[in-house]
Amino acid sequence: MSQNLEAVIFDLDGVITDTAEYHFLAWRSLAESLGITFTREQNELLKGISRMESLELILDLAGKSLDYGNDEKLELSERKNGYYLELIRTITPNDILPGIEKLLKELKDHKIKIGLASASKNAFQVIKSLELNDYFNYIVNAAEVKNGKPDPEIFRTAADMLQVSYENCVGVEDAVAGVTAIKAANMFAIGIGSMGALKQADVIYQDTADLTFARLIDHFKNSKTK
Ligand code: B16
Ligand code: MG
Repeated sequence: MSQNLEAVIFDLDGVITDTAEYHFLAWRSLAESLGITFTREQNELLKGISRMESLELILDLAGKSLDYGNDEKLELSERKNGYYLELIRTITPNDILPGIEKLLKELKDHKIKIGLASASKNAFQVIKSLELNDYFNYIVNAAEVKNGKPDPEIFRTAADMLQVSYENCVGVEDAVAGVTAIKAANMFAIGIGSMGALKQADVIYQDTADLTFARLIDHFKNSKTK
């Protein structure tokens, strides 16, 4: 079986751009309107997980999960999304994290396929605002994913649609749930963030600027010769 790198599948928030701050501000506005204090530290727990799971977690932390029915929770999650959409209206290509566009360009030049596996239902909009559409061969629609990260479904869907085998893919993630999903999908995992949190990743970089095309290829090749 060929062991060439066929595709790189990226997470969005925390890898391509830092929308976590906008998610935080939007959740905090919602939380405040409900009389709940929501901190930046708590926001760390929401990285990579879906909108509804995030709401459940915020209500749980405040001991208020049982105060709201399903319809109310849906309305609350939609309200948060309204705040979020307002905030991301200002996103431009200047918000692309360091080194990422260069990496995308080199992957494309080398005919390595590029996928996006974001839990965000707003991923298409964000990629459009960043003017990165042309780099992606496939963007998974988060609304069609049944099992969110840490389940491997979203990364496998991207690979299936790109028509590549899982073991010839690299996944890039900043969230613990995301790294777990990549490993469960039988792919090589590159973590962006802290060594302590992303232990499961095959390689970790603290900053996107350190993740170059040459390093990515080297890591992948070395993993196949072990
Ligand atoms: P939305 P990623 C994730 O993006 C965020 O990290 C997470 O905080 C957010 O709740 C989730 O998207 C859903 O976003 O409300 O826009 O559908 O890291 O998977 O790119
Ligand atoms: Mg992320």
